Amino acid sequence: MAKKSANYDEQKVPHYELPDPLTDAGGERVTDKETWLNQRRTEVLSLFETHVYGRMPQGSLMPQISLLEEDAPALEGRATRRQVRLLFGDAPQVGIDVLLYLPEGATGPVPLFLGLNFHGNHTVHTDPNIRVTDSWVRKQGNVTDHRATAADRGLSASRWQVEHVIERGYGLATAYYGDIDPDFDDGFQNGVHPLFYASGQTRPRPDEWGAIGAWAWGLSRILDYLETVPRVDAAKVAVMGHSRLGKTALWAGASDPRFALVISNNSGCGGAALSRRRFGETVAIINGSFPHWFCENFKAYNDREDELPLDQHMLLALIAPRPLYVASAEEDLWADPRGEFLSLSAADPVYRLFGLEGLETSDMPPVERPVGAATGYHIRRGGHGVTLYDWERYCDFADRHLKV
Ligand code: GTR
Repeated sequence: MAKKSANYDEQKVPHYELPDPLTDAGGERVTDKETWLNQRRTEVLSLFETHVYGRMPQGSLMPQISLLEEDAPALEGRATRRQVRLLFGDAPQVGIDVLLYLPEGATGPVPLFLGLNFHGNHTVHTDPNIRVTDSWVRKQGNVTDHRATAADRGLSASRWQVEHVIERGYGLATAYYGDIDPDFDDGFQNGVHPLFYASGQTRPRPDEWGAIGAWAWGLSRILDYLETVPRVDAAKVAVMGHSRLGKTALWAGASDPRFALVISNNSGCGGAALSRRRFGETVAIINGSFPHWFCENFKAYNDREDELPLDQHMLLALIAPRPLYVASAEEDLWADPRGEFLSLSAADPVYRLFGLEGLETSDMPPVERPVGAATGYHIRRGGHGVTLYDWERYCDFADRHLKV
C-alpha cells in the first residue's frame, strides 16, 4: 500500500532547500579541512545521532572470541575460510558469527570487503562447510518457524560474488545482521540493546540507537576483530551493504573512521537518498513500516522533512575524505536513484575541502556508465538487488583507492 501511495513523479517532487554542510550551527562558514574535521564534522555527526540513528553506547564491551573453524581450504583452493564467534555479555549473551574468506597465496595482508547479510552466512555461498545460523531468521526460502535450514545454502549467492572478490585479491568478511539484533520490533528486548541498558532502563532513550545503530555497531566490532588477524590489512577495510544494510554501512562508515572505504548499494530512504525529495519511500513511510530502525526522535520528522536540521548528503559528507561509492538501480524507484545521486553530488563541497574531486560531474550519468573520483556512482539496469555488475564496479573502485 505504501509503495502505491508514494510519489514516483519527478514533477511532483516538492521544492526544497538542502542545509549547507559547510555552514556551522553558529552560522559561520567552514572553509578549511581542519575546521571541518575538528568542529563541524562533530556537530553534523551529533545531529545524525540525535535525530536519525541514535547514539551508540560509548563504553567498550570486550567479546570472548571463539574460533569455530580455523583457516581451512575453500573455493577449490582459491581461498581459506575461517569462522569465528564474537560473544558479548553473559546473560543475555549475544553471539555474532563471522565468516571470513581470504585469498590463498597473497604475499601480504589483504584489503577486504565487510558486509552484513540478510539471511545467515550459509546463504552467501553454496560452500557446505559454512555453519547454518541458529539465530532467528526472516521468512525466506525454506525457513519455517524462523529457523534456518541447510536447504537454503547459497540462497543469496548472486548478491555476494565471493569468487569474483577473491579473484580480485580481496578478502570477504560477513555476518548475519540478525545475530546482532533480530529485525523485528520487539521493543528492544533482544539483540545487543539490553547489554547496554542502565539499571532500570528497558528500552533506548529517544536519542539512543535503534536497529540500524546496532547493526552498525556490530560492523565496528567485527572490524575490531579483523584488526587482530595478521592476514587482513585492517587499514583497508571497505564496508559495504545493500538496502537497509546499505543504510547501516553508511552509518557505520560515518561513525567509525577506521573504515577505509564505504559502499552503499540501493540504500534509499534513511541511507543515501535525500529525504526532502519525498520520492519513493519517505520518512513517514519508513518509520511506520520499521519503527525499530531509527531512533525515536526521527519520528518527529514524519511528513516534516524540511524541519530536519540535516539531510542525507550530510551523512555522506561525514565519510570525507575517505572514498565513498553509491550505487542505484534503474527500476528501484522506491529507493529514489536520482535522490541518491543528488545526495552524493551535494557532498562534493566537503570533499573539495580536502583538495579532492568528489564526483566528476553534477549530471546524473546514464545507466551503466560509472562516474566519479574520490566518490563514485553508478546506476545499473534492473531492480533492487546486488549483482556481479555492482561487485565489479566496487572492486574497480577499491583497486583505485585501496591498492595504491
Ligand atoms: C524495504 C524498505 C527499504 C529497504 C528494503 C530492504 O521494505 O522499505 O527501505 O530497506 O526494505 O532493506 O530490503
